[in-house]
Amino acid sequence: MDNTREARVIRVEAKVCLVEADGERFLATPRGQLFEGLAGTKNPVAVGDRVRVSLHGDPVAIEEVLPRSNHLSRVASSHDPREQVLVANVDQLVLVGSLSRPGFSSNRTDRILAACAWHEIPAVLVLNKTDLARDGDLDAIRDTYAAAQVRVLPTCATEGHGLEALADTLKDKVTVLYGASGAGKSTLLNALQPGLNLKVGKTSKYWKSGKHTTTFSELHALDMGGFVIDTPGVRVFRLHDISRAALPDLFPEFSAFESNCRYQDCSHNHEPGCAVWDAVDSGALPPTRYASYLELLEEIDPDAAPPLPDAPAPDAQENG
Ligand SMILES: Nc1nc2c(ncn2[C@@H]2O[C@H](COP(=O)(O)OP(=O)(O)OP(=O)(O)O)[C@@H](O)[C@H]2O)c(=O)[nH]1
Ligand SMILES: [Mg+2]
Ligand SMILES: [Zn+2]
Repeated sequence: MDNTREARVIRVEAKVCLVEADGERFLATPRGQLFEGLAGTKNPVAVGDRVRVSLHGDPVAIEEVLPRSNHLSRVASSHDPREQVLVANVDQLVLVGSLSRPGFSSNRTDRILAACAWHEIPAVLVLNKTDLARDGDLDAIRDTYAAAQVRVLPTCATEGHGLEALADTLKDKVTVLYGASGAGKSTLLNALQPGLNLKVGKTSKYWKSGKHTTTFSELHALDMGGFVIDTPGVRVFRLHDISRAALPDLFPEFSAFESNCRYQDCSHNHEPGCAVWDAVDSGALPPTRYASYLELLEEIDPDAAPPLPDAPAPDAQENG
C-alpha cells in the first residue's frame, strides 16, 4: 500500500517544514538523502515546493521533492557560495520597494529583477510608501523601470492607495513578495486580507537597525483566490551561477542599443565604440541601471577589464 502523500511546503524553518496536504497541515522533516547529491545547493526544500511525504513517523518525512516549474535562488551568503533556493513553483514575483524609510535601492532592485529574468519569473515592481516620497522620485523611478519593461505599481499600504491594482495582480496566482526589510510587504498583505494578521515592524526607526520583522518565508492562501509568499527582508542579493554572456540579456533595455556596439561580443564596460555606454552618457539609458550591470559583471568576472575612467556616475536614485 502506498503510504505517501503529495504535499505543498508552506514554511521552512531550520530543520523542519510545515506542509499541507488535502487541507491538513503538519510538520515534516526532509530525509537525510535529500541533502546528499545537492552539489552546490544549500537547501533541498523551499517554500512552494511540491513534495512526497511518508506518513509514518513523527515528524513525518519528506521523501522526495517533485520537479519544479521554476525556482528563485541566490548565493547563500558572503561566507557560503552555495545556491540558496528561496522559493519554488511561483507564477510571479512582486518586488516591494519603498520610496522612503527605507529609501529605494536601485542596486538591490536591479539584482532581484536580473535574477527573475534569469529564472524566467515575471516580475512586478511595487513602489510603496508614496505618502513619504519626495516630489519627482516616483516618476523618475517609474520611468527607469518602464524602460526596463517592468510594470510598476505605486502603493501606500497605510492609506490604502493602489491596493486594488495589487489585488488584481495577485488574484488566482502564486506570488512571492520580496524586497527590503521595512518596505511594507507584510503591511500590504494585511491591508489586502486583514485576517492574515501578519506581524509588521512597529517602531518608526527600526529599519535603521536592520531588524527583520518577518523571519521565515510563508505561503498564505488569499480569500480572493491565489497564494502569496511573504518573505523576510533581503539585504544583500548576490546572483548565483549566471554566465557573463547572459548578463546583458537580463537588462532588456540595453538591447535597443547593443546592436550598434563596435564589437559583437561587447561587454559594455571598456570597449571602444560601445553604444550602451554612449546611451548612458547621452541620458538615453539610466546610469543606475548601468551601474548595477557593471557591478554584477565585476562579480561574475572579477578579471574583466575595468570600466573606462570617465564612465558615467551611478548614484542618482540611490537614497538608501
Ligand atoms: N508611511 C508609511 N508607512 C508604511 C507603509 N507601508 C508600511 N509602512 C510601515 O513600514 C513599517 C514596516 O512594515 P512591514 O510591513 O513590517 O515591512 P516588511 O517589508 O514586511 O519588513 P520585513 O518583514 O522586516 O521584511 C511598518 O511600521 C509599517 O507601518 C506606507 O505605505 N506608508
Ligand atoms: Mg514582513
Ligand atoms: Zn557595448
